[in-house]
Amino acid sequence: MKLIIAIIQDDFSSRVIKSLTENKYMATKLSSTGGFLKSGSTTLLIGVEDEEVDNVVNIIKEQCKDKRVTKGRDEVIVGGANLFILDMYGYNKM
Ligand code: 2BA
Repeated sequence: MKLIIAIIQDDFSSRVIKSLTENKYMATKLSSTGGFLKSGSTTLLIGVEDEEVDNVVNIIKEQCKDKRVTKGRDEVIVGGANLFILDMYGYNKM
């Protein structure tokens, strides 16, 4: 199994969650804040079987796009979604 941690721009979180649930994936939504820009984001925890990872990544990709943000004199590109995909030992519901 894998745990996908997806840090998503707030603007896209509703549609990502809608698309995930329509495709029968479970997700936990956490409110988060970027360390650099200090602006709000959404972090999703999504536990899936290994063979489902690509499908979930594609669903997220379809709903998100990057944006340019000005910070002081600089401009940064914030990804629509930043994904961390971790090996997961197991999942138990008790
Ligand atoms: P923030 O930390 O608020 O970063 C927002 C954007 O600012 C980043 O976009 C990147 O383009 C830029 N940035 C971040 N740190 C920087 C630095 N030290 N110097 C110059 N520019 C910097 P993304 O890379 O798309 O990241 C979006 C959000 O995803 C981040 O928000 C953070 O909350 C999370 N994130 C990205 N990479 C991460 C990582 N390796 N570990 C943990 N969280 C990460």
